[in-house]
Amino acid sequence: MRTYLKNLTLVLLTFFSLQIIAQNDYKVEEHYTKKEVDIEMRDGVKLHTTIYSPKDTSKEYPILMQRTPYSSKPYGEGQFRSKIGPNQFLMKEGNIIVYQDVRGRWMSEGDYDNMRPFIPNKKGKQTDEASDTYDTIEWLIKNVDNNNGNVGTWGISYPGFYTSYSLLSGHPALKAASPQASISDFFFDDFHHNGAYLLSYFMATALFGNQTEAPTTESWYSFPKLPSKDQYQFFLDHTPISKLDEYYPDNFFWNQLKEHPNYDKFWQDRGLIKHLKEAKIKTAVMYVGGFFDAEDLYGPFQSYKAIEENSKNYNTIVYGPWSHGDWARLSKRQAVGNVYFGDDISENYQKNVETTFFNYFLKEEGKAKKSPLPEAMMFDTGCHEWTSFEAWPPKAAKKKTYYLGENQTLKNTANKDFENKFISDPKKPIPYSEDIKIVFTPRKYMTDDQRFAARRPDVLVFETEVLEEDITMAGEIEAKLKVATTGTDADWVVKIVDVYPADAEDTEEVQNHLKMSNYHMMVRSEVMPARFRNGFEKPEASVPNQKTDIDLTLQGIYHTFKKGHKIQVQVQSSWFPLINLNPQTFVPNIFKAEESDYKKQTHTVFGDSSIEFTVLEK
Ligand code: PG9
Repeated sequence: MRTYLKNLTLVLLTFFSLQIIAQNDYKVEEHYTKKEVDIEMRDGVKLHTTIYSPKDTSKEYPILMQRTPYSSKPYGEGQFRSKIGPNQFLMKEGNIIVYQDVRGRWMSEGDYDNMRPFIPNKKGKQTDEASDTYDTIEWLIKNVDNNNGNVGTWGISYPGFYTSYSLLSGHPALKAASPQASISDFFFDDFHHNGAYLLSYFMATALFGNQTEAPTTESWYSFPKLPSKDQYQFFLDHTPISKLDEYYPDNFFWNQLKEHPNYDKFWQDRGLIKHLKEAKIKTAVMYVGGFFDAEDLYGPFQSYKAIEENSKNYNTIVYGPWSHGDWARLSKRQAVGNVYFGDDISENYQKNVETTFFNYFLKEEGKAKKSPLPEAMMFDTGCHEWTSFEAWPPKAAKKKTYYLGENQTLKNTANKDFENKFISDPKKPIPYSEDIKIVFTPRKYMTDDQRFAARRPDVLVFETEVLEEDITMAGEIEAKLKVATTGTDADWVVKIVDVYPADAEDTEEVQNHLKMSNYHMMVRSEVMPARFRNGFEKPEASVPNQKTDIDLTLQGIYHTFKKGHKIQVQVQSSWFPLINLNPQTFVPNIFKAEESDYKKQTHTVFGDSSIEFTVLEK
């Protein structure tokens, strides 16, 4: 028997190794030709476009297009990407795959504008990303051999923004679009959360703050050389934030960030949500996001919701146990930071969801089923399984409110007389992570252990008893804080934590200094600056010692807090250097705060503060 098992293991290992070799030895250049063209837009600007066409010309193919600020490289004859298209399945079955440098980036002409404003009623030669998409599709379907007249768009993150934007092009050939981790508004995605500036994006600012002088195959921007790799200390030493100006002497985006600290016309013009809400979209859409996406969590959720309001198109949403863009990778074990969620999750999504979606709407043979996908496919990040829903959030979910009560407990009743006080000291802000190194953009904190914070006196902790049965949360979370401060400004951070039991087992992903025993897993978190409590356009000072309402929405979760776990809520007033430090003295523009504005203050959270979850009976 032992010999039999040994031989069987050998056979299986050989089979899987051959599979991996087969996947890895697929050469794009053996199956596709590549052509680079400069497509002229209606205003004469030429956009550099790379077209990969299947060598098998016996049939027609749809066009799958990605418009990107991150380059359509490699450039030049005979230079091929190692992988093309949304995933390896769509690549191997044959599609026409197109990459385009958006206006003002890399080999395309024109000037770049971050989140270029959409112009609803364009006149004459007026252009935006919707008209550039329209003009590009029009050229492609007329000039690319063997196309079947159907076009799909896809992209992750900034390319996801251009994919969302493509829905506003109105081109009739655009039959399917999958915006993934799609930016919708830089005041709520990426660079800001509810208007709080993400200091953790400081390095990434270099990517988008300089114009090319002419189309170029080489990067024209450079990253600041910082004198330290210790993110907490470096940014604390550069508070007030104006001390960072020296690193971006001529970065137009850094200047725009500083000149527009509020949700003014500059940011409002650059938001997509209102346009997606107003449009009558006909294209089939599949929004994709990661429940632990630190960059663009807001975008897919809110864009999907906007389209649901007014369009009658096929509009679906998929959220999995992923951080930014994980679903496009092929790691066997899916984990975010220390938390492992299962095997082959991304590959199965690519094969059975993403490929099915595009084939259904772009290829005749793809119309196998009436409707290839459910309205919403959500992965329960607590019990590690997918669920299909007819609506998101699920209609059956019910509100359940907990109050922030005495003795660090989550209570079913409010006690407005209970006052939880803590001292918030800008000289010793609360770290957002135990990790030291400066990041390009934040990522793993979204599931990080929160014990380091829970043990600080300036982090308020409230939790349930050990759960005697599973509780599943599905949907957004509304935090309704009742607070006061001795100062005139503050940031309010709410964190939802899943406290594991003491006997929780480690997995191979757990960092050496940690144990999953009693792990405090971050499930969701958000910040609300008090200055924006009554609206994002006009910041308002807090009145010292006056009880004040701070309401904030935490983006959707689908998480079962299992029996033996605890639900925990943490409340704090700094989150450094994820977000910039609030001086706790009201100033019109925190980018222009001075040393003297940064003051230690005493904050109070009252016992009638509440957290409203949406609970789903499973
Ligand atoms: N949304 C991501 C990002 C935008 C801007 C700066 C840094 C990151 C992304 O496109 O990956």
